[in-house]
Amino acid sequence: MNDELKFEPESVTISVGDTVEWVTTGAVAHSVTAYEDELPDGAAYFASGDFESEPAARQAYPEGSVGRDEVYSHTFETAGEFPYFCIPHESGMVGEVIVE
Ligand SMILES: [Cu+2]
Repeated sequence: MNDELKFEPESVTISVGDTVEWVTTGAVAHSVTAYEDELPDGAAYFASGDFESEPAARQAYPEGSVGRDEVYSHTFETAGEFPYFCIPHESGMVGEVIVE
């Protein structure tokens, strides 16, 4: 997550059971927040700060933000497509994890 307000790469493809780590490399803090309505059936919700829902994550921000050199990680146990966004930069900062 960088100061250009992007997830880089914006899309990654992994296998079930793999863990993704998001690192903030610049000065600007970000969040990793799943679009709850778009998760595959049965998939666990995920968000930096470990909130249990998207509304909870939105309401609590900036709690759950990931600052410079900090890491958020999540292990994906369900196959499918997982779109997510950054709460303060949602207009352009979105990403997707594809789990095969
Ligand atoms: Cu951001």
